[in-house]
Amino acid sequence: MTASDRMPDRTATGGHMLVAHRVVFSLGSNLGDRLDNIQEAVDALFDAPGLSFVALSPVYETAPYAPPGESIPEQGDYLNVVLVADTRLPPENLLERVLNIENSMQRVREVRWGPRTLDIDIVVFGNVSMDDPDLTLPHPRAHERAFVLVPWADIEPDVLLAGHGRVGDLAAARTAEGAAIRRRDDLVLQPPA
Ligand code: A4P
Ligand code: MG
Repeated sequence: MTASDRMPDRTATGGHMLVAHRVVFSLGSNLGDRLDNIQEAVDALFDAPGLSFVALSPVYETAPYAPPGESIPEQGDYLNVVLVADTRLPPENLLERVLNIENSMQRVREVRWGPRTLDIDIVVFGNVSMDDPDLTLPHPRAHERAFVLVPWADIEPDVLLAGHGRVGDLAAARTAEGAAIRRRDDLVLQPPA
């Protein structure tokens, strides 16, 4: 990793970054109209300038997941997608946009691992590595989650997730373990306008 990966350069103008970074988002919903919630979030991410659309995965239906040892409250299945974009925004600005969208959709967040109208995680931001609890990059749990890896592998199978391997291989391993995830080709999202 280079120093610029750890401490991204900013230009003198507007705090934007010198080079564009490829950013991968994971979006999930298991409350209310799940497909509508995700469509609204996809549109909202691109409402303000700074993000250019690259790809959107198919929609997957996934069983609620928590790390081994964590208990999850009773809840319905999620819809999950992965969205890829390029940006010159700094990661903190992007996180602020994500949190604003989650808040505007009145996300319920009383219980850890509980149901939610919308969860948006930043899975990777270029090769940037950060340990801040407010923004950990890459997302610390992405490499173990079928609901991130399987949709991501549909659009970027050859990308390497630092320290873990090729996204296509990681997804295949989860599928081979029998991860509860199925593609819902009957559910279609529109790419952002
Ligand atoms: N934060 C730190 N790093 C990041 C990042 N890379 N991206 C901070 C986004 N946020 C990041 O998150 C808590 C804080 O994490 C934020 O304030 C942000 O500053 P949160 O979204 O408020 O809380 P949470 O989502 O309840 O907790 P957490 O730990 O983020 O949970 P996850 O990892 O997001 O998991 N099962 C299925 N099948 N599908 C799902 O989509 N989602 C989750 C949520 C659990 N199980 C699921 C799914
Ligand atoms: Mg989250």
